[in-house]
Amino acid sequence: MSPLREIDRPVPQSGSEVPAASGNGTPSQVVPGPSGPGTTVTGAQSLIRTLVDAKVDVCFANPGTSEMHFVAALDSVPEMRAVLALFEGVVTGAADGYGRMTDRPAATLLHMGPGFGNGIANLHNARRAHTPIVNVVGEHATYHARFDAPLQSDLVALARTVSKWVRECSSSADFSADATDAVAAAMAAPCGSATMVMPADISWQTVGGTQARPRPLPPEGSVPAETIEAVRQVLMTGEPVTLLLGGRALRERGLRAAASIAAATGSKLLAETFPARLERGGDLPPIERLNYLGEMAIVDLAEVRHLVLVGTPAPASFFAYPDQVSELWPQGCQLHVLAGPEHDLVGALESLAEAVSPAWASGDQRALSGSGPEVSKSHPTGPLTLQSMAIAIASVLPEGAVVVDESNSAGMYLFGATARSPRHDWLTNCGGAIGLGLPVATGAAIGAPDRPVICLQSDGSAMYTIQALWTQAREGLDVTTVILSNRSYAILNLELARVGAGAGGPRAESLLELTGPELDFVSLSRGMGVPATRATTAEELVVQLQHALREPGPHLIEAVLPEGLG
Ligand SMILES: Cc1ncc(C[n+]2csc(CCOP(=O)(O)OP(=O)(O)O)c2C)c(N)n1
Ligand SMILES: [Mg+2]
Repeated sequence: MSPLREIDRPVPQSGSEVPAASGNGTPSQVVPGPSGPGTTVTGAQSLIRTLVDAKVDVCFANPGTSEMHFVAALDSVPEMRAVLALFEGVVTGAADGYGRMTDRPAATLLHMGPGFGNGIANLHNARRAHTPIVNVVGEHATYHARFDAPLQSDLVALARTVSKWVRECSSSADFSADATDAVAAAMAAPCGSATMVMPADISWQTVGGTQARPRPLPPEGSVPAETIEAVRQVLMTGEPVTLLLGGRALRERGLRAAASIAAATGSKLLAETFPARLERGGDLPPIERLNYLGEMAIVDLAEVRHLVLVGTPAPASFFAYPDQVSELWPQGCQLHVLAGPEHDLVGALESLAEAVSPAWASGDQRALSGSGPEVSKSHPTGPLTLQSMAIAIASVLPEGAVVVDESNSAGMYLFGATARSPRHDWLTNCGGAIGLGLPVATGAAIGAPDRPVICLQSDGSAMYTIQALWTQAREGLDVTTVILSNRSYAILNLELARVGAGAGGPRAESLLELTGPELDFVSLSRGMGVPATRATTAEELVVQLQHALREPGPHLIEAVLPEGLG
């Protein structure tokens, strides 16, 4: 049993009033609160009002007792949309999807260390995607901590692993300023998670009716002119140069500027392997992604003599393999950094385009576009294979779609098949922790309510956060999920061989196969309120996709693929 500590400390009374203050020594400005000067609100009400004023008006939540005052306060600040998710990995993944589509943070509401811990995998993915998120995590009341009651843990240690900013809030009077600091921290480039630890007594104490003003957003760092000039000189060497683009360089403006640089200098463009949000299709300049498999990535970069990094780190293989190098660029290739994720990537690319491309400088962008979508895509027929499944999806992909791709090995043809589809966004798993697809699609649908969201979801990864379907049904979200059902952790079968662990006997195999019993995704989906069908041929998949895309609200299609690697 844990010894009691600090038992001589006075125990505060619930509802005790503390004076309003401008906040914890921070320079936050205060303004009259929701009910005007002279009134009082709870710390939780003040927090939610401050978040809404800072345009953080969606909160993905899975609450517990320590968050009850936050929950109660939601009715007094109706501008905050609260969205219940049934597992914290859905909460955090949804916040990631929302942030990727809006470039603004959602809030999460999580229950203490264990609840936060359940959400860490998708906060890890969000950190790698540079997604702004404000996490509000309940904790025992300040005076209760010394009893080491159930659910007490080292929450701050957990929070630090995935947050760029963590604060243990210690005064309800400062709570509003804490919230403005959190939003500013989440939004400062490179964006990330800001985590507020909210002791229960801080949320229930009352404060005067004042609150902190949202802070102005700090601008992204601009890239020094000397750096742009140095890269310009590299481009002029006549040697093979590739620009490896990441982060916001993969949105329209960055891509158009990069395409003009490539056209003017003969350099090549590549996107990082796992982009947070790649805009593509339509008349956007096409771009390939650096391959996931190290052997193929090495081929992608084999001829390069200068690799220019734009918002992405030097490319290394996903894992180490015996007797293989981790660096993916060839010996003798020089690395150059045009800009890091803390920089204004688009500004840097546009300045470089201005310096090297007469077409860009004169405003003539015609040569810089893609060839446009294919006029008509014929629908595939016959058995469902990895290829026909990919072609079926490409043949119906609607204009403006948001594609969330957690398709792993079963989706190996999807990106290529959709290259000439109408304009759409492609969101991937930047952090490698699986169980991201369904939650990110959920948050993306809330962040981009006028766009169809298509979630391409491998079966094994789907099962980590399948509860996201319930939230999609409850919120009536326009998400079409295609489960790529190969009844297998197929990619791990591949990895088993690649790491040199041998072929694996039946015991090894049993850890990589999703059989005995087989998962019935149609029943799982219907059980959570999402209409579902099963497709066993390419024709069925096309018809079911067309129906799902036509009818509002969420749908799920279980695409039955050949077992294993296909
Ligand atoms: C959080 C987390 N747990 C486990 C893994 C290890 N892992 C990587 S891929 C994979 C299986 C993926 O199977 P599935 O999603 O069905 O992909 P596919 O069959 O299409 O290859 C697992 C368990 C991981 N990357 N992240
Ligand atoms: Mg699978």
